[in-house]
Amino acid sequence: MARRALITGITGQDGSYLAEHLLREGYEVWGLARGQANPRVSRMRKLLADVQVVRGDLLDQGSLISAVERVQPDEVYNLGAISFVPMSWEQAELTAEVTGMGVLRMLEAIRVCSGVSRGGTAAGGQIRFYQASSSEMFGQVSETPQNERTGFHPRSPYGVAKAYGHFLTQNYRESYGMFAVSGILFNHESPRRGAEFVTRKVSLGVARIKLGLADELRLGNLEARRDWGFAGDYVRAMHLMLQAATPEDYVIGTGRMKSVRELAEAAFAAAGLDWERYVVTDQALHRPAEVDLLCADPKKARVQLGWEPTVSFDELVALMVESDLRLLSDGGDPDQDSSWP
Ligand code: NDP
Ligand code: GDR
Repeated sequence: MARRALITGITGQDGSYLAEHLLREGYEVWGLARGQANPRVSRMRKLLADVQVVRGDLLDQGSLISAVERVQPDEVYNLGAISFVPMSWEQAELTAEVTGMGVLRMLEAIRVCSGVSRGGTAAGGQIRFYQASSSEMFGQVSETPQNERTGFHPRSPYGVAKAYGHFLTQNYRESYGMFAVSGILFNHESPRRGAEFVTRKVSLGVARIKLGLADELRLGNLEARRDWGFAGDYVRAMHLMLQAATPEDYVIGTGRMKSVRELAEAAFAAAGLDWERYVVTDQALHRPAEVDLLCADPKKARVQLGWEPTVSFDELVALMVESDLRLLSDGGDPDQDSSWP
């Protein structure tokens, strides 16, 4: 019988790549989708016709229990979240509820449906659980690069909510013997990245300028440095973590850091343009508290999981710029969420 996976956040970037990966691996894939007329669900269905949809919301405990009861998954990947850091200051409570408490609700749904009692650490149930933790938990870093033992100092309500989910996942593993793990993933991008994140904002901006649809690109802090990889590589790591003999947390990243300035330079150069002619900095796009730099030490994942990234920073930037040039040349509208390469 095919193994069965349930993915929350199926309409997001990672949900789509993970679903494709698991379908290739022979899984029966189910996606949890919210809302009664969510346009992102139809976009997902166009790309991933073989994914089955179950309705549910990370804000609604009962819906998660029903979803787990219905799907009877072998593996649950909790990717659903409010994931855009600036939004977490504007809607801090909602971020805590979805990105933080949502983890508690999903773990409880699994615990209840697996018959794991509060009384002890017994069997821990059969369902394996993956939590999408984030390098944003490191925040103001105490050491570079960051590994699984680096302390957390989150700098946004999003980072704080992720830290709660991270510790809770660890706690359910220790309290109930559940196979529950967190992947501490550094920034990963793709042509399916939401247009609000800086890499996609830049690749779309470059494409618009190249095609004469815009004449400038407004950005915030150009000095922030991140460890950027390709999302397709990172979802393989999620799957590998759930196939390991023991439940453990892993840092996933490339180990290389670039600044937003270098990102802009590379993206404009990929289209034969000089970034300095078009990029305008805007103080309004700076954050109340910034994460200055993040850089992964992914050694544990390499040694224990055999995981390695396959796409370099320059390849990733070129891939995204080419994809957006194609999308806009074909009349696609990224703001309408209608197309997905
Ligand atoms: P996206 O923002 O692309 O996707 C987020 C998903 O969460 C969407 O499918 C969205 O569905 C869903 N969602 C939002 N609110 C709810 C809710 N109340 N109940 C159920 N689902 C909900 O994120 P990514 O794919 O980039 O990231 C996946 C996960 O990994 C997230 O948890 C993110 O925080 C985390 N992460 C991402 C990194 C990255 O660089 N991409 C790095 C580290 C961690 P809807 O269509 O309904 O809005
Ligand atoms: P991040 O990604 O906050 O790291 O979170 P984002 O791409 O939004 O920002 C990266 C860095 O770029 C700087 N920046 C800008 N960012 C945006 N969005 N728009 C701008 O115009 C701009 N100008 C400069 C930011 O200040 C920041 O320093 C992502 C999300 O996917 C999270 O969900 C995930 O957990 C982390 O990556 C790891």
